[in-house]
Amino acid sequence: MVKTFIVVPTYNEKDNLPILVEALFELDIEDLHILIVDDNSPDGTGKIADEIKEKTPARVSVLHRKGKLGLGTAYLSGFKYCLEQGADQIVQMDADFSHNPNKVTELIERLKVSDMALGSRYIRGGSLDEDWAFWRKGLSSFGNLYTRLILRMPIKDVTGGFRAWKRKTLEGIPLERVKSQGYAFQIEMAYITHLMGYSISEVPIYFADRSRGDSKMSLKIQVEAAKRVWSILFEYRDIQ
Ligand SMILES: Nc1nc2c(ncn2[C@@H]2O[C@H](COP(=O)(O)OP(=O)(O)OP(=O)(O)O)[C@@H](O)[C@H]2O)c(=O)[nH]1
Ligand SMILES: [Mg+2]
Repeated sequence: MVKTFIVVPTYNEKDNLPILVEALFELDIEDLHILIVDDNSPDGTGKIADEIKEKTPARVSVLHRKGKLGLGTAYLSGFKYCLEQGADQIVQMDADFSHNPNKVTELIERLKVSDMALGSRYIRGGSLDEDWAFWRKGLSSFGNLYTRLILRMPIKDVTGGFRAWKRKTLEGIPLERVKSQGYAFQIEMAYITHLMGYSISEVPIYFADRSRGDSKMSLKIQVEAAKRVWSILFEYRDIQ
């Protein structure tokens, strides 16, 4: 039997988390486990995660971290935990329904033909929420193009955070070198995966805006990621 883990990092997602977990368990995936990584959310998401775990202890795990330590380290701790638990494949996704839970099956299916599968907004059939502000749409597609050109990556959606990983891919890439947070984390992970010669396949997705909870996005976050792309380029010169 194939053991699948879905890692969901949360920061203030109390309204989203219970319905997300419910939707994920409705999927037709054998031996499915969910790992929630909560950073002591002020809205009490961590306590809600514990309550969910109490209902299905064999299927749900929770990692509590002491404060907001960032998305990058949340995923790295999450991946490490899943590998230790014997996961054969690991899915990463946002808790806010920007990533449609029904697409998880398709992402996993792609692992039969590639080492990593990536939900993509920028390939045929993929799209962005039509209600997104013009500046945010523009920045997102510009940011992707900019990153792809600098890092010379054959992937259309380098900042997307809806991904599925084969165990051997996560074991084969030097995770201890990954230092980015936020969008840059997704870029850095895709970059080393590509540099290490693993195959990446893109699945078209519709990226919905979050419907509950407050947006944490800002121009500052995007500018930081854009600067970080150059550091990523130099940090991996030894394996380019
Ligand atoms: N554990 C943990 N989770 C985080 C952190 N920052 C964001 N998240 C979670 O990571 C996922 C993606 O973050 P979002 O805040 O949705 O980022 P975004 O989609 O760029 O922006 P908005 O949806 O507009 O807020 C969500 O599930 C968040 O709750 C963090 O520092 N720690
Ligand atoms: Mg979001």
